[in-house]
This record gives sequence, structure tokens and C-alpha cells, in this order.
Amino acid sequence: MSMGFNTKIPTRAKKSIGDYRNEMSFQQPPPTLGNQYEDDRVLRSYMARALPSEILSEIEPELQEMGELAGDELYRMQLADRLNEPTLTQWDAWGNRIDQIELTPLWRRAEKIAAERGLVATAYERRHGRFSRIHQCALAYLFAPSTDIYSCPLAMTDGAARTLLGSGNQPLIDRAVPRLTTRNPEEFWTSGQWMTEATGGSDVGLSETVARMNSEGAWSLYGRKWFTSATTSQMALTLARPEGNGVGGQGLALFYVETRDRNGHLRGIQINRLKDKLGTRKVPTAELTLDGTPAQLVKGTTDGVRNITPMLNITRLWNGISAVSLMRRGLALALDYARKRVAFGERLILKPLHLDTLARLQAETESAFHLAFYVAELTGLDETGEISEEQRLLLRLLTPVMKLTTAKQSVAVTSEVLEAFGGAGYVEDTGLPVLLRDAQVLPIWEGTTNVLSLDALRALGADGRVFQILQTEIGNNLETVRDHRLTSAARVARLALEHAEWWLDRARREGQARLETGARELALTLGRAVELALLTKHAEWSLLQDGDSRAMAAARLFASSGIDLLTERDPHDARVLMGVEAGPTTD
Ligand code: MFK
Repeated sequence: MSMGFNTKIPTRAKKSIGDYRNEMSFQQPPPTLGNQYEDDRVLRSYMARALPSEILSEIEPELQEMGELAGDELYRMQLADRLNEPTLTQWDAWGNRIDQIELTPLWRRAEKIAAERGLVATAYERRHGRFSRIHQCALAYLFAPSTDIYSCPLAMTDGAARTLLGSGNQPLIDRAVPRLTTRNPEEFWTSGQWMTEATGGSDVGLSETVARMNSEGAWSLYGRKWFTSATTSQMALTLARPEGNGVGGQGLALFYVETRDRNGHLRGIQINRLKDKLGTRKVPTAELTLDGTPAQLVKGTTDGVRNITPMLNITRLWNGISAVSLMRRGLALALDYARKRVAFGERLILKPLHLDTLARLQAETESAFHLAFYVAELTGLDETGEISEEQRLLLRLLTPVMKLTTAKQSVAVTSEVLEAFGGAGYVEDTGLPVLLRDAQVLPIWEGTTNVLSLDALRALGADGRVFQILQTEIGNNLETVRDHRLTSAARVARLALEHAEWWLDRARREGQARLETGARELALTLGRAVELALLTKHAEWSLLQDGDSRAMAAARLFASSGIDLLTERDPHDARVLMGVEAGPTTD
């Protein structure tokens, strides 16, 4: 049999062809995962700082078990499930429209585990008060990277529970919340979040779906939802414009829909097709036609966009947690591989440039981790009514900032992770490319980077108050930093924030065009500066508490990775370059 190339066998070797075949059949050990909780210094160290010790002792067995599932059974199942995708069957053999979606084995298993392990419930049972959010986010962070974006329906389910609870609509709360937050897989419901329309996209106020009320006061929806994630959910929160209402997000109302009747038939809903997406391929994202879908008002007949924002903020938190979890998974695999793989005479981990590359990815991941979990902390305070007015404004600002910053980091880190495997990272059956494809959704859904940068501008308000609150909070964090090895990292964070404050003040005076042009650089600078401050504070704690200098090394590396991204440039250059005349929103 030809070997595919001409091998002249040297006579001095005196070996048979079989010997050479054996020698050439080098087997690269694949990367493997251990217990994903036990192996995660960053998570464990953070939990030890953030939680009272008695709470940590109580929940640690759950985290251990989830870490074991994620690194073993679920990871194996994920690799085996690689080629499976959800399928849509629109018609049965007898010509009946059925629109049945079949999920993959991994997702069916994930749903059961998610219910039993309280991936949503933990935040609502609130066994540990405000710490319950941290507890839940830690479970989600361990679970998410082994379940191919099953975090999507869980995020929406969590967001729906929060939105309904905040709506004051008792009949809907009584009907849906116990199902959304149960641990019984037989009773567990997930929720969809049907916002996006072909007209709408990011500008949800353009939605065309109409809500019609009949003579008995019952509502039905008519329209086309263009991008509905996890269409198998038992319920959804959606937006529609009651007939006669005005334009924009104010003219929309928030509706509750139960997707199927007692017999399992869709209620005035047609699933036109599943989306053919770059990633998140286990998520049955669909185009829907609503044709007389029975619906109930959640909260009034107007202000739908404002009323659905609790859901947006929860799903944005999940987005950040998922972003960090994908970075962490990629790094766990890349590090394991670097310890095994020998090239140019040495294991990769001993090669200075490869080591430095991985260390920088680790620093990005650790910084992102602390920002995402800080937003979880603030969310927990909000949900238990323990939040101060200043912290509430901070949460409003940091939710979009965290979402957009961690999403970008996730794409960058997972891309580098693939490269760290060389060609193997580009080969599908290693299970690696999916990391990058799935990460790529994170800056897109739940608000693109630009939309969220503008949202952050809005959250900053028209005066300097919110920025001052941010400065005070970060200042308080950095005040605890005493170790001289962390001084320069703390200084980088401080200077970046001072520059951002100065830039914002000047841009406000220069007008809306300047503000909007720089909004992304501003938001990313805030995100990275807050990440660095939180990481530096944690590094100080780690040094003092455990004599562990790894977080310190991460903070120092991260400080040298570009924190202040604000640049001095003429916004007119973009117009000149792209051949666009000054528009109505420019100065
Ligand atoms: C892995 C984990 C992940 C996640 C699961 C994901 C599943 C995927 C499902 C989807 O992707 S669903 C589609 C998600 N779509 C978006 O996130 C839309 C992105 N666009 C925006 O966020 C726009 O900023 C927005 C639609 C909100 C703008 O709409 P409008 O109509 O121009 O509303 P406006 O006037 O900006 O805001 C209305 C009110 O809500 C204002 O309050 P007031 O009326 O009191 O002035 C805003 O201040 C307030 N508001 C807006 N965003 C808010 C908010 N309040 C609190 N939090 C926010 N985030």
C-alpha cells in the first residue's frame, strides 16, 4: 500500500516496512478534562473570597458534582453528539401540519440535568439570599461549556421568571413561575424570548407584530418573528403592537404566550424553518408566523420594550457567564495539550512564546471572570432588595459594559485557543472549532457591541454622576491594594478610568456625533479598566489569604494588554473614508 509519499528506506536501518509504519503512526494524545470545579483555581478562589465560608461549605458538593459532570459524562456526550442537530418536521405522513422539533440527545440530557440541579431554580429558591445569584452563576459557568449553548433556553427561562415576578401580574406569576423554577424535570418549562423581527433586529421598536383584542377581551397575535431561539419552549415572552397603538417601543406591549395546547398542538404558530447558523447549531432557532396566537398582556398595553428589559438584563448576565465559561474551556484544553504535545524537542508548555501566549489568554479570562461575577453579585443585591441607589446605577451601567466586553474577549480567546492547537484546532472532530463558532454569537445576540455601547452611554446619563459612582467604587476596590507588585496594575486601571472620564466630559460638549463615534472605545475601556481593578483587588486577597501569586501575575499581564482603548482621532475620517456625507445625527 502506498504511504502517499516516496520513502527510501535507509539500508543501515535494516527495518521492515511494518516497522516504519509503526514508527510513523505517531499518536498525539488528545486533550482531556478533569473535574471542572476542582481544576478551576479562579472559580474556587473567587468563591472563597465572595461567599461566607459556611455557604461555600454547603454548596461546594454541588459544584464538585457539576464539575465532574462537565468534565466527564457531559463532555464525552458533547463530543459524541457533535454531528447531531435539531430537526424540524413540518408535516406528518397524512398531510397534517405538525411543526415538530426534535432536539439532540445532548440537549435532552442537558434539560433534565438543568432542572434537577437547579440551574434556574437556585436563583429563586434563594437559600442563600443575595449569594444565590453567585451560586447559580457558578453552576451555569461549569455546566455551559459542555452543553452546546443549552445556556440559551436557561437564560431566557431565568429572564422570563424575573420579568414575570417584577410585573406584579399575579395570575401569570402563579401559572408560570413555579414551572420555570422547578427542579422536577417532568414539570420544568423553558421560556422563549421572541423579540427579533425582520424589520426590528436591534431596533425592536420597529416590530410589526399586531395584537388584536376580541369582544371578550382576549388577545391574539399576528406577525412574523424572525429569530426565535429555542423554539421548543413551553412559553415565551414577546412583543406586539396592540391595534391603534403608536409607533416605537412605547407602542408595543409585552405579551405572555403558551406555545402548545393540551394536545401538544401549536397555538396559532407556524414554524417556517430553522435558521442555518454559523454556530449555536444545537439551538433550534426558528422563523415563526404568529397567526392568531392566543396571548396575555403581562403589564399594561404599552411600553413593551421597557417592560421586557428585566429579561434583557438577566440574559446579558448569562451571556457574560457563558463567554467566560467558553474561554475557560478553551484554555483548559489548550493547557492540557501544551503539557502533552512535544514539538521542536520540548513540550509546548516549556516554549517561552507558547507559554506567554497561553498566559495572556489566561489573564484575559481571569479578568473577564471577575467582571461577570461582579455583575452577578450586584444582580443578587438587586433581587434581594439590598442594593443601594448607587449600586443600582452601577448595575445598570455595568450590565451592558460587561456583556459587550466579555463577548469580545471570548471570541478573541477562543480564536487563539484554536491556533494554540495548530492544524488540529481547525479540524472539526477534535471538537475545538465549535468553541469559536459558538463564541461568535455572544457579541451579536442580546444586543450587539455597538448597540450596547450606546446603551452604556445612556446608562451613564447626561451628567457626571454615574461616572463618579463608578470612580468611587473602583477607587474603593483599589484602595485595598497594598502589595507593591500590584501598584502599577492598579495605576493602569485608575489612569484608564480618569482618561475615560475626561474623554466623556469633552465628548459631551462636542456633541452627539463625537459621543457615538467613540462609544465602543469608551465602553471597552470601562470594561477592561473595571476588570483590571477587580482582578487586582482579588490578586491582593489571594496573596494575603493563600500566598498564591497567580492572580497577581494575571493582573500584571492583563495590565499590559491594552486597557485604555480611547484614541484621539477625527470622527470625520470615517465619513471621508467610507464616502458618507454628514447625516442628520452628526454635528
Ligand atoms: C448564552 C446566554 C445567552 C443568552 C440567550 C439569548 C437568546 C437570544 C435571544 C435574543 O437575542 S432576543 C433579542 C435580543 N435583542 C436585543 O437585545 C435588542 C437590542 N436592542 C436594544 O437593547 C436597544 O437598546 C433597545 C431595543 C432596548 C432600544 O429600544 P427603544 O425602543 O429605542 O427603547 P428605548 O427608548 O431605548 O428604551 C425604552 C426604555 O427602556 C427606556 O426607559 P424610559 O422609557 O423610562 O426612558 C430605557 O431607559 C429603558 N431601557 C432600555 N434598555 C434597558 C432599559 N432599562 C433597563 N435596562 C436596560 N437594558
